[in-house]
Amino acid sequence: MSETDADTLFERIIAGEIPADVVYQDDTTFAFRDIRPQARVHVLVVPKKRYRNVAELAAGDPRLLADVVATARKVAELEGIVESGYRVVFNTDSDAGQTVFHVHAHVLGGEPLGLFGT
Ligand code: IU
Repeated sequence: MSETDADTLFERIIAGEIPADVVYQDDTTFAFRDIRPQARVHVLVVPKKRYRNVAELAAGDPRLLADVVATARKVAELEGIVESGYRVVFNTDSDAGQTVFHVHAHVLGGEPLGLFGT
């Protein structure tokens, strides 16, 4: 799959053209379960408007970044993991393993998570 195909994939999920397990959506953000979950809860939160990564989102529309973070919190509430805790991760470019260049926050939890590492 080319980078362009992967990038537009999230736009097609948001548009409902590709099925996804949708957890939450509002005017500006969209949350759906990762197809390859890395924890019992693994939900991706994306802004409906595409930015390449979190740095470009922060620079281009900080209010929209705040919306993404608020939706991550909303997802944690819906999944019942606020009390136990959760992790919010933005993989950014190649060393972090970013594969889809439509910025997305991984919301991970529902079980004890390992430490960061390589
Ligand atoms: P990354 O941070 O760019 O590496 O994360 C991309 C995620 O998107 C990764 O966890 C994939 O499992 C996930 N994903 C998905 O949920 N549905 C898809 O159709 C595709 C990738 I392609």
